Amino acid sequence: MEFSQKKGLRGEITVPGDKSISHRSVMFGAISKGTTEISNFLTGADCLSTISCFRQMGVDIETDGNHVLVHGNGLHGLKAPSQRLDVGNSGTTTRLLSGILAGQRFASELDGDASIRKRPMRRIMTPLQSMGAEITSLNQNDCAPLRIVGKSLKGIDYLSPVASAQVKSCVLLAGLYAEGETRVTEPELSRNHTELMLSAFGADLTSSGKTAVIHPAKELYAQKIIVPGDISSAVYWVVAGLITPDSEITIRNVGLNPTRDGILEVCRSMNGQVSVSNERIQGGEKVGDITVKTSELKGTVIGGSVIPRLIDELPTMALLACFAQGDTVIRDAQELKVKESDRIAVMVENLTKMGADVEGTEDGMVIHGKCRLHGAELDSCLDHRIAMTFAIAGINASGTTKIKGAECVNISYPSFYEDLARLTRG
Ligand code: SPQ
Repeated sequence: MEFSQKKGLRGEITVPGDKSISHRSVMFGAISKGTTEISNFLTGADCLSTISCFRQMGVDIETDGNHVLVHGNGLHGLKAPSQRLDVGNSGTTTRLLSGILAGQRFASELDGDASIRKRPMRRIMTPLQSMGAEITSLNQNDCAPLRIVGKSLKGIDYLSPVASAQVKSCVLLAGLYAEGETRVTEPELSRNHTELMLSAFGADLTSSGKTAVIHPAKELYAQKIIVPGDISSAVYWVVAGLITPDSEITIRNVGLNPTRDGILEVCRSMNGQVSVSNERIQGGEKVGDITVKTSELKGTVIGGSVIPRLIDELPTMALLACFAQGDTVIRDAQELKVKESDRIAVMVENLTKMGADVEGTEDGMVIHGKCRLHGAELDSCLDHRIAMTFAIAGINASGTTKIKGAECVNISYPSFYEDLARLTRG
């Protein structure tokens, strides 16, 4: 796909439903009693993988566009799948599902695409095994495919070495089926959608600071869920609005959970004109409208506790930094190396091809602004966040930018290119 320079992005946009919340609404609905009704569900490929895994385990799920009905089987009602569960490209499906499968009365196997087969699963295998689970990496490389044999589990007090919502959620979900208390403490607080939503479904779960504690449940109960717009999808329009000349964009109905809103803080620290209006609480999650305007930006340091609050937005923040005066340092972000691609290596390679002055480090990047980007031939490495970041780079670069594998945006934002075309038409 090809992109060329644009200016004057003006208008309003509504981004698709939050990916993390969409996954969880199906998973928790599937193991609850009654029918969970989900509106504004994200119909991206990752969340469709979650739906298909639960259908394979006997859960009746009806879909009508973004509206989904999950007829739950109750906490102990999942059926043994007759085939391997296919998690596609989704790390969230792999890790959260593993926590649920560890407490079932059957054996199962799960596998995904080439990217999933490289992502580290030792981080969930260690805590699950110490709860008594039988989980093995079939290629003995601590990656998928995984085989999980359901066992009686016991609660643990787990000190996670990484701030990861997927690790935390996996252990808490196994804790639903375990004897006694399960406690997870993270080095920094990661997104807390599991804690908020599982409590709403009736789990005995409390959290305080960086620790979440769950007790086994007898039953969970169906809920009505309205999924807010995904801030991880809004970031493309936030950055496009800040760097594209003569632009003003309003993004409506964006989830602003404090464990996810790091971009607001960072954009403001870079002098970005970003304002939030119409703030409200919807289904237990903070939601609001974000307005951005073209800004004179300056470099900053992005590190420490803000990192888990914007981990998936960091590639796009690196692009933003190319348009800022002075240096921007991204640190404490080594987790970027184990996402759908090595997001440090791929960002440095592609930004450099476009003429940016950027260095990769062990735990992030240093971007020397302000650079003039030019078109180049780039590889998305089939990573949706890389493809979308470079589409925004392409409309802010001279010449033509070609992106290989650009269609992978269907993982989290199927209508991305239509939205881009609409905004660039003004
Ligand atoms: O689901 P997946 O493939 O891991 O997706 C990503 C993404 O960029 O969409 C990460 F590559 O988001 C993760 C995020 O990085 C989604 C997530 C969640 O829903 O719990 C948590 C984060 O990962 P982690 O490893 O920090 O738990």
